[in-house]
Amino acid sequence: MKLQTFRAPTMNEAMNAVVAALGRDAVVVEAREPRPGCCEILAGIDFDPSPVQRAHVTAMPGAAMALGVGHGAPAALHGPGSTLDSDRDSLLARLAAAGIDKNVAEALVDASGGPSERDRARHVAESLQRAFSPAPAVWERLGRAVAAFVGPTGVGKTTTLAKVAAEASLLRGRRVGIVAADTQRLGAVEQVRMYADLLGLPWQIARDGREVTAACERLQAAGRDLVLIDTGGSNPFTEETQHALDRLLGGVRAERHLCMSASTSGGDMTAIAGLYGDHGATSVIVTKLDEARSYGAIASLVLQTPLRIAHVTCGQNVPDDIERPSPSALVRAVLGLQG
Ligand SMILES: Nc1nc2c(ncn2[C@@H]2O[C@H](COP(=O)(O)OP(=O)(O)O)[C@@H](O)[C@H]2O)c(=O)[nH]1
Ligand SMILES: [Mg+2]
Repeated sequence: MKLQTFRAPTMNEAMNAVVAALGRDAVVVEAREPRPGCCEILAGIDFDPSPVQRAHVTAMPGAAMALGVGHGAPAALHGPGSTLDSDRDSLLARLAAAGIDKNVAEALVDASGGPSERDRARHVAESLQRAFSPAPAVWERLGRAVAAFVGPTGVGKTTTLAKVAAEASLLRGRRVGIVAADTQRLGAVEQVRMYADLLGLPWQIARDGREVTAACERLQAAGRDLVLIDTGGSNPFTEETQHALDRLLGGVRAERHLCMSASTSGGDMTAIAGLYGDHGATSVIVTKLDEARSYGAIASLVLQTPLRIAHVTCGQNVPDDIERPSPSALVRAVLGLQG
C-alpha cells in the first residue's frame, strides 16, 4: 500500500488526521517535526514495516495518545501485548534476555524499587527512557559548527556523514561543506567525493591537522556554516587513537560524533564510549540498527556513560536510513514489549 504524508501544526493533530483518513489500523512509519509548528507523519495501511519501524511506531507517545491509549506511565509501557511483571526476577530476566550486562541490570532494577514492588517495572522503564533521551541532532547546532564522524573502522562513518549532509542541506537549509580526512584507506576519499558530488556540496581533502584547519577555514570563508569531517577508523581501544584525533581535529575544535555499530558487544560498546567520552565526544550515533538482534548493548551504554544518542541508522540507503532515536521505542525493544 502506498504511504501518505500527513501534516499539521501539532503531532496530535497530525495523528488525528492519520486516524481519520486511514483508521486505527494505520501504521506510522515516520513522525517528525521538520520545523517548529509543522509536524509530519508518514503512514499507511496494510503496510509491513520492519521491526525497527514497527517499534518506532507503536511506541510513539503521540501515536499512543491519538489512538486513545492511556496516560500516566511511560509511553513505552502502553500498547498491545505490553505487560511487564514488576517482580525483581522477572525484570532481571527481561533485561538479561535483552543482552544487558548482569551488574548493570541489577543496579537498574535495585535502584528502581520504590515504595511498592508494583511500581518497579514503571521505574525501570522511566530510568531507561531518561537514559535514552536524545542528544541534539548534528544539524541542530546553531551558527557555525564543525562536526567530525569518528569511531572504529567500517561502522558506517562515511555513510552516516552522507546521510547527515543530505538531511542538513536538503531539508534543513544548512550550508554544508565536507572535509575528507580519511586519506589512509583505499577509496575513502573517492567515497566522499561521490557523495559530495551527488549532493552538490563543496568538499576538500585534508591529510593532517594543519590541512583540516585550512580546509575548514576555506569552506567557512565560502559561507559553509556546517562543516562535516570524515575521519579514518582505527583501534578504538588505544589512547593513541584519541591523540591522533586530537592532532587531527584540535585546531578546529570539531565536535566528535562517535559512530558505533549496534551489534558491537555491550562491554566493548561501553568501553569504546568511555574512551571517546573522556576525550570530549559530543554524542553517539548508533549505526546498523537493522543488523542488531538485541538492544542490550545500547542500553548498557546509555546507562553507564553520560553520552547520549543523536541518531540511529538503520540501513545502507543514503539519505533515507537515518532517524532520531525514539526513547520509548528503544525502551520497548529493550524490555521485549510487543510493538
Ligand atoms: N546494514 C547497514 N549497513 C550500513 C549502515 N550504515 C553503513 N552501512 C554499511 O557499512 C559499510 C561501511 O560503511 P562506511 O560508511 O564506509 O564505514 P566507515 O569505514 O566507518 O566509514 C558500507 O557497506 C555501508 O553501506 C546501516 O545503518 N545499516
Ligand atoms: Mg569511511
